[in-house]
Amino acid sequence: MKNYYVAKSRRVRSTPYTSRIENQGVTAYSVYNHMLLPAAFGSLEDSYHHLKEHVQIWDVAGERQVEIIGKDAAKLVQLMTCRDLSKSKIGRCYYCPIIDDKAGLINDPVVLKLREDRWWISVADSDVILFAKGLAIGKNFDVKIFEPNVDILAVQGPKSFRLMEKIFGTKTTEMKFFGFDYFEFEGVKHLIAKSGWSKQGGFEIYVENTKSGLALYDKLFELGKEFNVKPGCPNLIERIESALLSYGNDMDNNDNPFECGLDKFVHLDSNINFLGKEKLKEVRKKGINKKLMGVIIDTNEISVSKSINLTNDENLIIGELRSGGYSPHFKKVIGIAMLNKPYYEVSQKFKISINDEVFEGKVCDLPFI
Ligand code: THG
Repeated sequence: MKNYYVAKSRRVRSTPYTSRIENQGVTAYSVYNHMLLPAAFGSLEDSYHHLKEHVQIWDVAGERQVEIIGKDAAKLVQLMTCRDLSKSKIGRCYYCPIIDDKAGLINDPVVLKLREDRWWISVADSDVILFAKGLAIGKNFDVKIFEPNVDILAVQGPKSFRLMEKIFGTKTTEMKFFGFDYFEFEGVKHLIAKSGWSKQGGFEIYVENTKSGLALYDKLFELGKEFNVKPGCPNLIERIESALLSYGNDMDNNDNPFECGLDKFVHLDSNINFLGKEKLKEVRKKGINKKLMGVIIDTNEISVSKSINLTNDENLIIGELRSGGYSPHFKKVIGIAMLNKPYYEVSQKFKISINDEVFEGKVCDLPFI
């Protein structure tokens, strides 16, 4: 496969860490929220093993924040998500599907409650800021909505805890999963959450003070030497094994939260008010016609750049593969696929054509591990 460069411009934004990761050997970029997102540092498989054993620093500045501040901030955030935030606490993160009036997914961000009247929506790849502004205008809400200067650095992997302790002390590791607090580095406070887009453990540092963030970046690499620290990025295989969904890849505006297995984050029986509630009640009553599932395919290579049809023995299309890659753990290709009813059952067999060769596969539960 030939590789191409991404042409940089003001529109495809660099991050404060771009020059650093380029010196450290980034080999591929994706674009996320109109910003460069590193996609590889050499071999995906080597990075996968390294992430599961050591510690990595990720430039995930592309996970932009939508700040909502003002008297009606809580009302607006709740209007956008089907997750009940009425008992939410300051200092906590919440994974929240955002849906439209037809219950189609708009995004699946992490929401941070900074204050009763100040929230950050840490968005996946879609323009939530425009949706939020539209709603606020239509509802005449008293809020200010903008993208603050926040560039997340993720510290991920089993040795992330010891590395963070060395810089910030044990208070960071004592935080609960999805909790956040402010911690000082050389006189500057940084918001740090125990979270991240891997299941190997770790933190996310919401860098607002760029100068201090860059010094912190260098410090993480300096003190991380003894933990075999390396630059990294969200790892396709690790995240599929862990069933961390990727908006735009695994699901989009044509899918609802039930179809994506996000039932845990849908709260239809409390008296909160959110967009798409009636539609979701209807879906709950009628049931779904498709479902996101895991798949295992009998091959050792795949590159998914668009949906690939899955067919049964009668050559009927029964679903589509949306993400996939070779898993060193299963020694096969694993993926995330949308299966049509009634084919979304575990052990359902299918065929898939990759580069004119046909392979066999079967459906399984998420997460893989
Ligand atoms: N961190 C931050 N912002 C983000 C992401 C992130 N924005 C974009 C994208 N990632 C949003 N998507 C997800 C998907 C899953 C999770 C986080 C963000 C996640 N899920 C856990 C799980 O599925 O086990 C926990 C969910 C829960 O129980 O609440 O962590 O990574 N800042």
